[in-house]
Amino acid sequence: MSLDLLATAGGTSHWREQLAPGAVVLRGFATASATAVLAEIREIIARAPFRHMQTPGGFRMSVAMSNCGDFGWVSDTSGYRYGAVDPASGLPWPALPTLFLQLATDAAAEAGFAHFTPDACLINRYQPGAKMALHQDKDEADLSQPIVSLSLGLPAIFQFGGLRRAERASRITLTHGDVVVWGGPDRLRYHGVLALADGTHPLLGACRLNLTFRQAR
Ligand code: MD6
Ligand code: FE
Repeated sequence: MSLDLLATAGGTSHWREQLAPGAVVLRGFATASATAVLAEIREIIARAPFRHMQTPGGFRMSVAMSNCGDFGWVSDTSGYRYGAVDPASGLPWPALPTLFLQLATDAAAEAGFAHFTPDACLINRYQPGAKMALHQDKDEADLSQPIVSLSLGLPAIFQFGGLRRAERASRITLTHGDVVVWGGPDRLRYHGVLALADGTHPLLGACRLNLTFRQAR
């Protein structure tokens, strides 16, 4: 793992941890923007509230989800898909805030993906005990585009596996303000999140939020 301290135009700095050729953690990349990001999330959630979706197998997901952007990721008993409409309201998903677009494209560029234009942002809410099983993100049309993932609130242990489910996964703690960018040869790696431990974050209380930006179509 290589470590470099980088300075950005705003005068803030972050650490870079290369996990694999196409996967990097930008430690603290979004720390300075976190309060503004949270204000945007509150507005989005007022219009498209968090909900526990059903898996295709009929289980209730422990992570509560919402979306913003042109497309939102949804799961129900008929499967996973991206859709322009929130099934709970029948309305389009709230627009992707300019701040989110800026953060996501800046982080992607920093990681070497120059032409990332996200059209979907999945917002995940973890309360203590919530977890996400190992999975691949493969519902997007263009797998040459990376995923940019922003973590806020309580720390979580992220599992970063291989291209086959059976491969042993490494564990990385993601904390408030960290951004992970992943794509290229690592785009289809299995990954997941271990059950969130109890705790209280100064801004978010007993909660972790994760935003994943994708180019869905
Ligand atoms: C999470 N993240 O961190 C769930 N997927 O809460 C993901 O599933 C994920 O962080 C693809 C790329 C980065 C991610
Ligand atoms: Fe994922």
